[in-house]
Amino acid sequence: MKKATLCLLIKENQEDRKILLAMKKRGFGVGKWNGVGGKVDTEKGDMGIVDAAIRETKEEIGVQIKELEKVAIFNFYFPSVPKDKNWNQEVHVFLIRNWEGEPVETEEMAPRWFKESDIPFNKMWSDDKLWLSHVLSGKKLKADFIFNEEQEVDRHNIKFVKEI
Ligand code: 8DG
Repeated sequence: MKKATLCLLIKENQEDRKILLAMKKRGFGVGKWNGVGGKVDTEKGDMGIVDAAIRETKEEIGVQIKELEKVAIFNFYFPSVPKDKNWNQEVHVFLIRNWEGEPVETEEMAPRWFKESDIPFNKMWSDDKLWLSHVLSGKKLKADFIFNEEQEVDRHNIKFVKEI
């Protein structure tokens, strides 16, 4: 299965916690708010995944990641989309609390900080409301999401794990 990364920048102080989402301006998921990330060169194993997360974050919002925490692995299946379109994807999710630089808009994404209570779930991938709060509260997850023709989650299975 194709592999991809998803990085969520988190900024927190005593009063609140903010999460960086970016509007995807082109390609897969266009028009949705999402974390940053993209394709992985599958030949490089686990280092390839981390490298890809760092590289895509720099490309998409101009931020240099200093430290990342792997929090989830998701399998996304689209049985109604022809296999040759290659939509099925294994996505590796990271929380980022340590980076250099301020997020900037690029040709690919327009970033914005959201308070945890204002996350725009109705303009995000429909699975996000099923897992984002778990990840933000420190849980580690493995999950499968199966999408219907409307690209909404049809079935899912979430497992909480100690290590990922
Ligand atoms: P492209 O669109 O120009 O082809 O390339 P890209 O920007 O590199 O896109 P991609 O490789 O297809 O990456 C898609 C991004 O979207 C990647 O960060 C993983 C993420 N993503 C999915 N499915 C879901 C989902 O259901 N929820 C969330 N939150 N993110 C998802 O692929």
